Amino acid sequence: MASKTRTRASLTDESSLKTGAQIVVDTLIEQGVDTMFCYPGGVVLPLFDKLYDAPIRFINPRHEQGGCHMADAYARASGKVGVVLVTSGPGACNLVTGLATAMMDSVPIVALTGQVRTELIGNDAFQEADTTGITRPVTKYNCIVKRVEDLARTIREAFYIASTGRPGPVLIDIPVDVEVNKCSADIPGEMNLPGYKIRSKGNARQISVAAAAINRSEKPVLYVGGGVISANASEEIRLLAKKAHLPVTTTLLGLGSFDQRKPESLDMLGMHGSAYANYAVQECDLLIAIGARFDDRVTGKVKTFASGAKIIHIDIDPASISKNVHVDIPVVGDAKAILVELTKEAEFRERKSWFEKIAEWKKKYPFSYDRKATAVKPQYVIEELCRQTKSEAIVTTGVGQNQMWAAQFYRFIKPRQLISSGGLGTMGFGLPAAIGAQVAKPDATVIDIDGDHSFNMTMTELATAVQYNLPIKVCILDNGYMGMVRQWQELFYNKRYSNSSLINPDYATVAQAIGAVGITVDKKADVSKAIEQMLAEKKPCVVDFRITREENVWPMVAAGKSLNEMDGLDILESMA
Ligand SMILES: Cc1ncc(C[n+]2csc(CCOP(=O)(O)OP(=O)(O)O)c2C)c(N)n1
Ligand SMILES: [Mg+2]
Repeated sequence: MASKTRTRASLTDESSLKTGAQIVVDTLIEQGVDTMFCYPGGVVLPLFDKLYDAPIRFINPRHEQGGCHMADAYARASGKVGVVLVTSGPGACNLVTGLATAMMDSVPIVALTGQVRTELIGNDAFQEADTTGITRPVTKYNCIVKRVEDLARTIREAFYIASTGRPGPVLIDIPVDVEVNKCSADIPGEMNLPGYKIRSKGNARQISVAAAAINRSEKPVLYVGGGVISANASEEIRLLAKKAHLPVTTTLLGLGSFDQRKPESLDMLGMHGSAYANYAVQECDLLIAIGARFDDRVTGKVKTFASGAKIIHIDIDPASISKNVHVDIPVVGDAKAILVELTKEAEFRERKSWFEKIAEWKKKYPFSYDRKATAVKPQYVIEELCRQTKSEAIVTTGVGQNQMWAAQFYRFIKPRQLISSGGLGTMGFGLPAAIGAQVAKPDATVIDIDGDHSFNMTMTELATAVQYNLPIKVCILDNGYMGMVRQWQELFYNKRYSNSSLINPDYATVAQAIGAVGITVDKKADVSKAIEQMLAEKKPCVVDFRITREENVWPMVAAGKSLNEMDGLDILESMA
């Protein structure tokens, strides 16, 4: 193929020819790309050379995994497609965790990987890896482009597939000879995706059936997932909840889709969700799931999940209907469009006794902790962060207790405000995610609420934040443990803390060595001032909060238990 292309090229006027690298850059610009997260290597140098003069901002991470998480958070914060470009072999392999993270949370990314020359593919060439093979299960779609003539079309298709329907990461593998080969600049490269169909409008009859069920219901609950945020349908959720008078619970990824300060908010549901959300779901007569996928961390024991309820499921992805939990009224399509139609048919109902019951649960079992303690409590740190940022910050998280406390104690009021790895639960996501979010939203206050061991995984990216003058704030809830692992060992393994505590560096010193600001806090009395200082800093700032080491996250639905079988309610009640 390559020699044919060259023959044709030599017969054509040179000025009407473009290299593959130029086509890639031109098509990226046409797709509206103005920022990319890129790490170089031999087989992407033709692309790097063309990008050198392009009106596209380069952010160079310290590790490709970091770059992929940055592109992911850039997409989550902005609603645009995140773009990452890396080299073949080790570069591409380092993307896997980032792609899987984006795949599980339905985040639109276009990943471009360099590949060895087409004639070397399959030869165990230097830095060759079967990138499309390795990444197939962690991408929505991937392919290798072997002809320069196919580049523009494939890149357009990649952006379209990544950002439409249920969004997700798309990877395009480009051999280096395809980057340097030339073809006519006149090739139109129109998309050709006959098998890719998206149902955007929901079925009108199903919507009417759903509306009638809502209007009949005495004890409804709206269960909102991250799909509502991807669909930019948070305002439509507010309107439906108001018009039909519905209590609203969200998943971890749905936080921010409904203002948590509103009385109808039940906060997050699930394993570490609120007691009032979990009880309400278990006792409701109608569960209206929107852009959510009945993840096991949400349902607990599936058999007993919302067992007295009829279930409506509104989702763009037909494959997720009745996948985990049987659904009575499915509506497939775009959440925003469906919500508009549904709200037209919804009627107001008082539901006095239902809301009274919810208010009782809320009063009895609020998220709480020992407020009188003089030591640094993680929950207090987060409440103070929320107070000082007036609930307006963009929050990223690590994984573990830190993530759950962030979800429980920060009050999210708008969409795209919490950026967290929900589905894959990727430790190390928080710091690069904060960088990606800050790049997307330069004027926002971006705070990574992290765990010490999560931070350990990708802390090298602090240098990226320093290099690009990104004033991110990192709050390490430093318990000196893999706290969530320790909590499970305490509860289910007889307190045998097998390998869940490793030596940590002094984070303030590390931060300073990298060129960031570093602060250590080990007294409750210093928390507020440290946060003030952190928020005022123009440089990246790391605050090491030495928190009480053996704090637990409550409530907790242990694995295999029903959602209403929560541990720790007595603790919450006593501290309410
Ligand atoms: C990459 C990765 N490896 C392992 C795990 C399993 N895991 C879940 S939470 C956790 C401990 C997290 O520790 P830390 O970041 O200190 O958070 P904490 O729970 O203490 O707040 C581990 C090891 C994971 N989620 N991700
Ligand atoms: Mg920890």
